[in-house]
Amino acid sequence: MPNVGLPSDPYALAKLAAAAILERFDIPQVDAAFVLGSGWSAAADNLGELMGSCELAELPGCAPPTVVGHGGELRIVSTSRGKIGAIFTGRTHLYEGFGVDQVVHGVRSAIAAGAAVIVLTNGCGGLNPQWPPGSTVLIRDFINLTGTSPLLGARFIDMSMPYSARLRDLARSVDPDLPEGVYVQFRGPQFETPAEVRMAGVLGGDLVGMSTTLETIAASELGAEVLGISLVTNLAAGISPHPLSHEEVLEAGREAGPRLRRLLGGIAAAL
Ligand code: 8IG
Repeated sequence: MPNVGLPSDPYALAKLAAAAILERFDIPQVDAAFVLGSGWSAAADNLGELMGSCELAELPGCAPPTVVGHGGELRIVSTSRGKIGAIFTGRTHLYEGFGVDQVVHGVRSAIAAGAAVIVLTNGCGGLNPQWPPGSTVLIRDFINLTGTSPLLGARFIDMSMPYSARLRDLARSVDPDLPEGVYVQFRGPQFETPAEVRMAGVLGGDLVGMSTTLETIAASELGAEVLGISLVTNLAAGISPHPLSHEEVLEAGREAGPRLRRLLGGIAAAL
């Protein structure tokens, strides 16, 4: 949807989207937001009782996702403890070319609607051979190789703990075996070369993907607690013995679906 007549300031646009969400679903606030990445769609209907849904494209300032296997809905749910969750069944990626403000608009809107917890999920490539496709990994830290940021101007925010230790503990109360890793975001859309994957490893990375870090920065600026969880859908290039394909990514998601559903459902219920 062209943003004719909408504010050009992304924070003002997020406030407008937040007001639209609260009015449309007749809710006082949102408590937590969930962004579902590649492979995570099976988790969508296990996060609480559905209060309503709409197309993301209906909200002020939102672009519809363009990737097969990514959804384009906003769902509002009530969790078992009565918290109100906003579920984004898909996201906009930097490589789609709509700009970095568009990438973080959902997160900014949810926080403007009151969300103090942001749960970011993604599908990614894994560098650690101990984590085969289908593994879930808590993100402890990230390396942003996109060369960009959602922040403009002298906004020198602290990033010394990008992912909440409290929320990682909460996730481990659902699955004690969840390992932790460092997520490296490339711009994409092409997957990495083997040399780029080796570079990510030398830099301290465990996971390679095309999302999450920019949303984490935007959420951090606004004071929300962030939980990041990766589904390893494929071994990264050069670690995998065969070429990567989007089909393989979709298949790993299908296969891991029931486990992701339980994990994210358990987390939502514990919030
Ligand atoms: I799903 O191997 C998925 N997303 N950059 N590399 C990058 N992004 C990904 C990958 C991967 N798998």
